[in-house]
Amino acid sequence: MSVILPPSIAPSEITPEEIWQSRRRWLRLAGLGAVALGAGGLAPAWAANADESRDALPATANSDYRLADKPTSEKDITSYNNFYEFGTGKTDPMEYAGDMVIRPWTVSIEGEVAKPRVFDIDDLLALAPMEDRIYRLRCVEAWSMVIPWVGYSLSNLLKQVEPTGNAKFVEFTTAMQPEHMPGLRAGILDWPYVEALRIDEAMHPLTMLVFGLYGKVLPNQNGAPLRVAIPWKYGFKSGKSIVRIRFTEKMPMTSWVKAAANEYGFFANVNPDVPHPRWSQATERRIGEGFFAPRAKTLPFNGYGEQVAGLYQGMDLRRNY
Ligand SMILES: Nc1nc2c(c(=O)[nH]1)N[C@H]1C(S)=C(S)[C@@H](COP(=O)(O)O)O[C@H]1N2
Ligand SMILES: [Mo]
Repeated sequence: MSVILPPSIAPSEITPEEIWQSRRRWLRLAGLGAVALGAGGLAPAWAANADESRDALPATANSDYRLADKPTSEKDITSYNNFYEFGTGKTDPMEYAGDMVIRPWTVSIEGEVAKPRVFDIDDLLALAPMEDRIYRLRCVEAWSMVIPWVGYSLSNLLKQVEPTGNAKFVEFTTAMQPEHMPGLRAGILDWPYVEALRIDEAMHPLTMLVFGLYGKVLPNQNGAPLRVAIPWKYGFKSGKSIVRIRFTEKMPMTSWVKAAANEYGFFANVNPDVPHPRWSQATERRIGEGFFAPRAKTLPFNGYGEQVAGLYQGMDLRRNY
């Protein structure tokens, strides 16, 4: 079966991205959706079971950031979530996050910077070229997924505001919409959800500002309209639906450290040798492999040691968990 193109476009005149985008639009109009996408051709391999309800977010694959493992299905990535603002059940975010208001949206960057500034989401979408990167996400609950994110290195944004010499840490505050977030009524965490990184971690090229997944804009349950992804740390470090970024001199207090400092540390680097007080971190369940599949060995720094171990030279990673 050949590639289906919108009838009015001459293939020689357009880029693959434009074809992909216009083709998606056309398929949606034509009501063909996933069936026709299964034909292959210009669509990425993952388009076969694509969710057509989200807009495309064109990006260029960055081959520096890929994994041998097959990405987790789009269905699992978007239906098995942690987003406690919407409840603690894995399907609560999918069920309730649709009500979150994601436009208009701004991100305020403040603190120890020469040029504090409020960025509109549309300016952030245009700030740097969008890249497709495939990262493993390892949750502290000892499961993992392989996620094709769309976004760019967070450093592209942080450089814009010119951090001062006093800037040692970067704090991320995420959205609070009490009328749309039933989980805020539960006192599990001290809302809003706050996470933070040391500045060298935040500036590391692996640390990604994420706007999409599977070639499309983020679904609300995965942290629309923007979240971070820090692949060598447990998933809770990667705050969703960010509204404020603050540079500080002192190490910020974070939601999970505040909730249980003996269980969740500031660094939270994936470390198979340091168990959580209530369970081992030596192995992980890979979501989508089936309940009876053997657990996989967890790797130090979630497999990203070559890139990031140097950031922690001389530190005792048992104490700084
Ligand atoms: N605002 C906010 N961000 C959050 C969370 C949350 O509850 N609220 N959960 C974290 C945890 S524990 C994980 S494992 C990841 C899950 O991301 P995903 O649902 O996109 O896979 O989001 C992180 N970011
Ligand atoms: Mo997590």
